[in-house]
Amino acid sequence: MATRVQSQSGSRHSALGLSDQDLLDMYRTMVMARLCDEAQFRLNRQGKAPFVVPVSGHEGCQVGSAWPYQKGKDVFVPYYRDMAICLTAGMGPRDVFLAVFGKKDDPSSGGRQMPAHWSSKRLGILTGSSPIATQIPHAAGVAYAMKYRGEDGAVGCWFGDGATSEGDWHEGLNFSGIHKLPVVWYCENNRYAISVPLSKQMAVKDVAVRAEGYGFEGVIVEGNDVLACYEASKNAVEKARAGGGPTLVELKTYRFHPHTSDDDDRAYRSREEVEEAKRNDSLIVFANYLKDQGLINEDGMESLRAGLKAEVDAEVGAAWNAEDPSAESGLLHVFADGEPGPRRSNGDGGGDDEKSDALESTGGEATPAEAPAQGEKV
Ligand SMILES: Cc1ncc(C[n+]2csc(CCOP(=O)(O)OP(=O)(O)O)c2C)c(N)n1
Ligand SMILES: [Mg+2]
Repeated sequence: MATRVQSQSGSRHSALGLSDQDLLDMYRTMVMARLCDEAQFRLNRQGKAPFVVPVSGHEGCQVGSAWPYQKGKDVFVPYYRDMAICLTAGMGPRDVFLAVFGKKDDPSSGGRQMPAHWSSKRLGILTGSSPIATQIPHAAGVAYAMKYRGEDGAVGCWFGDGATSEGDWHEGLNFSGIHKLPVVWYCENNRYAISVPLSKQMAVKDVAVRAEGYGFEGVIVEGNDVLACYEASKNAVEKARAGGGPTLVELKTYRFHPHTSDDDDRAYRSREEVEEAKRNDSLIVFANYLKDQGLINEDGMESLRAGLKAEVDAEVGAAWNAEDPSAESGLLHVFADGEPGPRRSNGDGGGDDEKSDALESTGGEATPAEAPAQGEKV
């Protein structure tokens, strides 16, 4: 049986170890994500951004669940809808729009991947691929490495409900259960995989119940309640760090916009359903909590929003004017530089040297038989 975390009323944040400032910072991150989303959609409709992936509706569950992680120590494994996770991890609006415009200094991929394929070595955000659920075995692997090395870090891995239908998902969760890995699995269940509703994806009502099949706990959380998301995540992260193994946290949420800027959701869900979900927007729910606690009033919220909107507008302008990648750099980082084979370690344990060590330890069988020469077209 999955545990259900109930929403509670009254003052909760100090009991969870969150200060008033933490709460305001969380709210600020949520508003920033919403404003970036509005701006990227506007840019798409203006023909300036070819493709964008909206976050609106998911901000609360993303910020609440990502907040307990320690930057520089833990690893974030997000999926494309996770803008607010990445803002919590330390990205800024400039990073979002450098990727939206495919610019040279886009930290995620230098303009090579589609936008929303988040990545930052500096911030511990693991790069992802477009095929759904491919990040799940990667997250299990990172967690395995942490455990093997005796580190006390934790891995947070986020995905949608549709991802849970993939073989990769089952394999990754099973592996994490067998080895009691320090990973927390978060399903942002928004009831759709593009147009496919939940009832056509699974024969169970809640994703979290599947955790039992892998030997660990599943938790169901009201995803629009930021503090409930934080609480469930904090407990799971602490358990992971202490050697207690994985947890599957199901965050019940909803996306307000179409799947992407290329989708028309009117074909598969009613406007009434969307409007109903918007009434339970985590931004409204959390703002009400902040007001009840006397932490902010209407004027304060309005000036916060205006300040963030000005910041987003300025960052959109800066990103728009930033340098494009050169055509010659198209194959950079696609193939390793030079000839394949063992390299000398510089002893700092980083980057390419680690990769070559791994190749040696596997007897080199991972080395491609015929690696294309640098710059060669494939
Ligand atoms: C293996 C694979 N199959 C299909 C797709 C096409 N696709 C892209 S997003 C998506 C829906 C995923 O839904 P979900 O995991 O619920 O996340 P959400 O978009 O709802 O946040 C699909 C089917 C893909 N990218 N990869
Ligand atoms: Mg979904």
